[in-house]
Amino acid sequence: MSADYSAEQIQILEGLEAVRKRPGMYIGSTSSRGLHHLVYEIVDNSVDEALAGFCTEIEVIIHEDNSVTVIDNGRGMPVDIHPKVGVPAVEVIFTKLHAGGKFGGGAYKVSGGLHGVGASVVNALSDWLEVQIRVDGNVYSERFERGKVVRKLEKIGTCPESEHGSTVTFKADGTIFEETVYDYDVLKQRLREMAFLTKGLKIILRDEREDKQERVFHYEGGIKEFVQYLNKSKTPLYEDIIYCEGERDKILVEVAMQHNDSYNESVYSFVNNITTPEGGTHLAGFKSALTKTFNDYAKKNKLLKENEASLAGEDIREGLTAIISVKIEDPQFEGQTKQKLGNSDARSAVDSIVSEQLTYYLEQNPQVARLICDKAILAQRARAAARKARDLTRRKTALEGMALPGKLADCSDKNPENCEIYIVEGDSAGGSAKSARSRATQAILPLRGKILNVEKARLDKIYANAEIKAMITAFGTGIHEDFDITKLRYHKIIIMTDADVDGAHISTLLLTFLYRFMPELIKQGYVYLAQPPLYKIEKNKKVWYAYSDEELNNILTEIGRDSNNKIQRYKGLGEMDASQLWETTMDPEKRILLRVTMEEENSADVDLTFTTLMGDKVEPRREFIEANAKFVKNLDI
Ligand code: TSJ
Repeated sequence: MSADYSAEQIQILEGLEAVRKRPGMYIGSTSSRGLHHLVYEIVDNSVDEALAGFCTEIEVIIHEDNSVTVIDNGRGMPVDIHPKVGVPAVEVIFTKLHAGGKFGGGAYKVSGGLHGVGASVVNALSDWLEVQIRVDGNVYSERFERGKVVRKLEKIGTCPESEHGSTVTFKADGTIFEETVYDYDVLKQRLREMAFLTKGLKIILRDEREDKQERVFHYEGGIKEFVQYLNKSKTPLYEDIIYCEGERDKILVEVAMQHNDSYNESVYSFVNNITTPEGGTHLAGFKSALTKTFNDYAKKNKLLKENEASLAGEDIREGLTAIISVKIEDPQFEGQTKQKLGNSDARSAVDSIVSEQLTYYLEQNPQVARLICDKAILAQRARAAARKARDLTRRKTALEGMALPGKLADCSDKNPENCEIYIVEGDSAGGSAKSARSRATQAILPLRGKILNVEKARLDKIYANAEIKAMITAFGTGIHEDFDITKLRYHKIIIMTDADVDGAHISTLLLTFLYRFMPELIKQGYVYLAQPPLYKIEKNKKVWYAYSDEELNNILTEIGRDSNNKIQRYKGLGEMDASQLWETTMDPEKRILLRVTMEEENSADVDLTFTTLMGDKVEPRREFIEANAKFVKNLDI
């Protein structure tokens, strides 16, 4: 062994020590999120192999001990000695920072994108990692522990030449990660998205832990099927999924879209299979092409007169579900969170491909063109009416100051940090809450009956709705472009509804409104659900409250299941008097609040949850309950 070789080897190991010292710098965080990123980092390499055209199938297995295996049927990672370092190339991939996935060059790489930090980072942060490579009929294996080689690459057997590919198994280091248990649903969501974005690629997810599950994601239609999936609980305006595809300046562009009869826009953009929540040039190119093409069509076909105002982009995008996916060799990310594509040639590539192919599509499908134009013209009119209504309220507040809604029983403390507002279903429960509350810090806003479903109403109608106006003025933040979080009057917005199906429905309607009109309130953790008890148990003049069936059972086991127990099942908040309501649901010392959270990375899924809940179709709604449990997660006692 030469002196040079060992010197370089030392340098390599130091590199990985840096990763172990500052894991957050390389993997984002050491929370559950970072843990799941380890899997994406490995899978990304196999997806790159698929994008390069050499891999058709990827299998991901979560083992009982929460180690994870990723298997692909690609070419197999290179095992030949790397000329510069003098060790097998595969070892360099796992021990040298930033070497992962950069072999071969060219092509569009997932791992070269936003998160791609490579296999070496995963190796450094793993208790142990084993790689197996099947190439030319030979099987090789190497093992690492905490980033260091413990068993050199060796040939361990043979296999049929047709069985080429790479396998990596690793166990996240429990001394580094706060959480080492994988969430099946989180991996499922991301792998499904990966499969949608890579048409034809088959991705299998298997869970070998207690809740054994297996899912296969395989979409020959790619993002066309993605749009279909997002629209599955909505009513499409027409049957086709409009699809544009092409290549310009070495940028691959794929767009799929379909309108539904709702009023919401669900447009998601991706670069090299990575979501770009802040959009960027590719999204701008799409929007500009869409606006231009539809206005040209509407004018040319006299759906819009020459002297009439052009359709705004948002009018044409009303009810639009679309996926914009570009593959680009050297993506530049901008903005504070580096999630916005900056390459200017991506704008012109998407713009020209969509303009050309959409113009052709509309000419070939005049019935579809007509449906979209008619919807956009209605949206344009509603927008004008809504603007009038909004200008009116703006002028009002400017003249009269903030006129708080009459039904609001406000708190006396004026420091928002101390203040909370209970949004309460029904006037009678509102009455109990008003007498139960702590007047200094707790405000009560009772809402009458069912609140408007904002998924099914246009803006003009939404602004005219009394309950919605009351919430907007009470919160103080304004909405949409007027939204200003610093004006928020309460740092806890607490939704309090009956613990039954109707109550759950009302909660969801309220969450839908907040999500669509003031998403920042949810993102920044200001929104909570109150948890009224389900049961009251009395025995020997003592009282217990149970918030779930499980808790009821525990209490009964403890105090004895005899006939001296009196059990009352609460059917609604109205059955509790003020002191009970205070004690069980509102007293900050005793109550349980659920904080509403959302995974920003997966806004397509949050969106789907809401439209599933609030949309027209009944079947998908049944399936939802599971998803909602996700949306509401953090326990804050
Ligand atoms: F990097 C890694 F360890 F994370 C990893 C890489 C994990 C897994 C499960 C698979 C892979 C991987 C790498 N799958 N396929 C490849 N392909 C290559 O490394 C490769 C092979 C041959 C050539 C060539 O030019 O001949 C190029 C590449 C990139």
